[in-house]
Amino acid sequence: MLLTGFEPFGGEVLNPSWQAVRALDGSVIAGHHVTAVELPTEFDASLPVLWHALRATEPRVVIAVGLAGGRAGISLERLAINLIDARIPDNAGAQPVDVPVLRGGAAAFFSTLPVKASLLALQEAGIAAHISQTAGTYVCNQVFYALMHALRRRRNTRAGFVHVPWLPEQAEHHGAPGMPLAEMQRALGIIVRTALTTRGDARVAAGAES
Ligand code: PCA
Repeated sequence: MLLTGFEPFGGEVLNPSWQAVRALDGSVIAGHHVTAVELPTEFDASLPVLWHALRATEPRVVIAVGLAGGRAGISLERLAINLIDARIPDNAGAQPVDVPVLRGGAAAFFSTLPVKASLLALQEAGIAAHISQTAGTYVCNQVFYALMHALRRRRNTRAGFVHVPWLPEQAEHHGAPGMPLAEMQRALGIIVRTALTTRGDARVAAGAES
C-alpha cells in the first residue's frame, strides 16, 4: 500500500505528515508492504511524483496525508472538490485562485476509504479524530482530487486523504491544538489496517464537522 506525505510549506521547517508517514515506510501492515513517498507542496510538481509512485507500487490502498494546522485531531477527509483557491503561494511561488483541478472534471469525488470504520477504530484507541467534509482548496485537495479521478475506474483500489494537526511544538506558537508524532503514527497505522481489512464501511452517524 502507498502512503504519501508533504514537504514543509508556508514557512514551517517540518511537515508532520511526512514525518509520520516516513516512520511507516517499509513496514508490513495486515500482510501489505507499506511504501511512503514525500510529495512536493507544489501544485505542478506534486502530481508527477504521485503518478510515478502509483506506477511503481500498484497499490491496493492509497492514503495521502497532509497537515491541516489548527485542527484538533485526525481529519478523515470525505470529499475532494474540483477547485483550487490558494490562500498562500506554494513552494514554487504559484498561487492559483478559483481554477479547477481538472477542467471539465466532476465537481467532486468521495473518498473510498472506510472513513467511519476508521473513526470508530481511532476513537477506540483514544485518538482524537473526526470526519471532515472538506480537505480545503490548496495542494492537499488538489492531490486528493487528482488521485480519486485517476482511480475512478479502479474499483479494487481504495484511496483517500487524511489530515493531521500540528505537532505540539508547532501548535504552541499559534495557541492551537497539537498531537505528538507518535500518536499520529499510531493513528495512521490504524487507518491503514482498517482500510486493508474492512469491507465496505461501518454505518454510524458521525456528527461530522466541516
Ligand atoms: N497541507 C497543505 C498542503 C501540504 C500540506 O501538508 C494542505 O492542506 O493543502
